[in-house]
Amino acid sequence: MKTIFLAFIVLSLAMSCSSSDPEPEPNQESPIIEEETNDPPPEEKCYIVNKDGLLIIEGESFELKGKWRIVEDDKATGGKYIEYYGSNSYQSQNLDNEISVKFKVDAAATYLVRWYMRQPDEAEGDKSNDVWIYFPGNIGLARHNGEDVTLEHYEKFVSRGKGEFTYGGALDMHNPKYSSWMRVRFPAAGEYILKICARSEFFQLDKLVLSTGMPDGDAETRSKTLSETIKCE
Ligand SMILES: [Ca+2]
Repeated sequence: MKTIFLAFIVLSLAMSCSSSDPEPEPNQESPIIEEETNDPPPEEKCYIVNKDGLLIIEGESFELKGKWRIVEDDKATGGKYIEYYGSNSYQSQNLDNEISVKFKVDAAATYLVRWYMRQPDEAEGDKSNDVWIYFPGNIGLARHNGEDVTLEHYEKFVSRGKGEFTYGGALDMHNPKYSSWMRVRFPAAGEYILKICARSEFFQLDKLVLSTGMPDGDAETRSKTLSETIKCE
């Protein structure tokens, strides 16, 4: 009786070993090797880049949050623009409605900052025609009394246009009050960020147009129907 019982224990131990031990090893090794051979190539990353002196950034490429939305419209490049549908924020920035976009430039250069924007048809005068704008790293520049002014925080950026998306855009500075073209000086090739914060309700942005090495009129003509350039690497 004792012998049979011992034999039963030995047998059941042997069975439990044989059923649990050998299995994991071959199962764990072979599928992993197979997965490695089937791995896709490293994931491509795509960037908005400059091309032929123009760095175009579509409004719809911004990472939207708060009360910004994309609207489809054949009049807009890429068939889309973005609209701010929250309330006015004239005195300061409400960061709930701050949006940003990343892009790359391939060389150190200074660009003029312009845009294609539109006011809604029913907007009076200078309503719905501006945003707060800022390039992190304090690389934005204004010009005052013949001197460059480094832009260290958000400033008001403004223009006018109705019906068609209209080329324009200038800084409206306060303390002291003056207006200025806006430029951005990229110190080296690399990745940069542009931030926009909502200021006026129902403002519409088709695209930003940054240009270098050409007259502003050329930048306007060349960018009118041109969309952003995307490069994947
Ligand atoms: Ca657009």
